[in-house]
Amino acid sequence: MACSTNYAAKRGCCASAPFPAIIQRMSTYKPAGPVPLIIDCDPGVDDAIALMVALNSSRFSVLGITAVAGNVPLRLTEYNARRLCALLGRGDVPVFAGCPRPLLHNLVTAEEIHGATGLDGAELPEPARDVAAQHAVSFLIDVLSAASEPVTLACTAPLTNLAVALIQRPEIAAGIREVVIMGGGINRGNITPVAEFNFYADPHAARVVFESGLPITLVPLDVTHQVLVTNDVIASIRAIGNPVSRVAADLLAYYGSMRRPALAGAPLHDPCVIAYLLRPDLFGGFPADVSIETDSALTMGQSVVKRRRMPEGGRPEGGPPEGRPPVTVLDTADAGGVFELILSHLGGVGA
Ligand SMILES: [Ca+2]
Repeated sequence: MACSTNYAAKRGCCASAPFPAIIQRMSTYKPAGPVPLIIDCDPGVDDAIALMVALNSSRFSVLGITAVAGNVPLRLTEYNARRLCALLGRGDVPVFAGCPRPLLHNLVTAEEIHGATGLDGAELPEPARDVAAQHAVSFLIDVLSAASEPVTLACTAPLTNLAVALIQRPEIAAGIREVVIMGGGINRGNITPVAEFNFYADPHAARVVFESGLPITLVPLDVTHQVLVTNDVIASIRAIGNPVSRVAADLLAYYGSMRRPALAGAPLHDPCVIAYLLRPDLFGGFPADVSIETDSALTMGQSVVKRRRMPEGGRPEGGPPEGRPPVTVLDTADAGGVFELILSHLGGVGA
């Protein structure tokens, strides 16, 4: 199916083109059963693709989806999450509405990229169930406090929900295995020259999370701008020919039409988080200290990445601020591998 697609064929033609050097291949965590996962998101086109892959994977036990204001206001992000669950036949996954605005700043949104609804360009079904009565922050606190197995968090939006949960109950950190965050940039921004949207939208929340000492993997713009949705990719997704792939192709076609002309395709930010959780070997990265700028109007929301030296076979050098563990900052992606993974999951339930 997928391997006969335009994109796969094109990739084969380009097989001699090297991907950027992988500095440090990520190790693979192989749990005995499905990974308990919470997805904190603001759908959003790229969030939608991330949810399609995650909810179609047998590798995850998705405990819930927590929505937050971001790409569009909260009433739309939680609604969109429920529409996507209906499309995917995953009415079993509860959707929780979280914070309707950032901690300190006014809400900034991104309708110019995702459309007025957040999911422009495609026809989606109405939700199969109501939004959960419980607030997303309360859900995070309850689940993470009671978790018999640590939970993985996939964060693809401004970090307000997690920050508020950590402020209310810092001890929930014990219930978190890992936080994988799409946000920030090592050497670039996308809403200002130095700031990425999620961190710019709620820089104070990002700062709370990065100062929490949680085990964090950061998926910055430097990686997602290696995973560009071209017309060939969209054609390959559409060629799968099922309702989910048609919606994905329609969304990505709209999203692609909004892209900046200077790029060869539209960066597929959020699905990289799920792809990393499924196939960390497709990514490279390095240990670093990451700080979030919250004081300067000029550089608000910038992620400042200071690489830690990692001696051969040894522990990272350098003084961790307040004893914090290093953040794993990804900097390379095998884009072809990521798209093959996405294609395989849009075709039905995949491993
Ligand atoms: Ca997002």
